[in-house]
Amino acid sequence: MKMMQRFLVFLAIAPMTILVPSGCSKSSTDGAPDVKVELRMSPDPPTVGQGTATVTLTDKDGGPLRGATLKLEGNMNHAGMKPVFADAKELDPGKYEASVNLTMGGDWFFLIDAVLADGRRLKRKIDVPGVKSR
Ligand SMILES: [Cu+2]
Repeated sequence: MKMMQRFLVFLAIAPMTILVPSGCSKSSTDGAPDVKVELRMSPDPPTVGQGTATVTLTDKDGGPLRGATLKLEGNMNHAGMKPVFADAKELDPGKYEASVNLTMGGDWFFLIDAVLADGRRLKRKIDVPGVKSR
């Protein structure tokens, strides 16, 4: 009888153990969800070749977020492409500009990775669909 009880306890606990998240700390977590991020491409509409990506960071009150360190990673929605990387520089308060080379026409997305002046880590994904081929 004691064996049977143990078995039942095991049955009750086992599914819970399986459901516990695997504890994988996803590095894609956005540490600053209140920050508004805008991405504008130039030329507009974006075209294959060298262009400029302008990222605007604003706080929840609409004020510019200065002093962030910002990186961009451009990817396409299909496998087998090399991502393009770029560092952005703050040209105007809260406005960060990076040179990007769009190597192919089609649907792109940009991963924005910024360390804010207050130390928070911001991560966003922004779609840039329909890059035109020359
Ligand atoms: Cu591609």
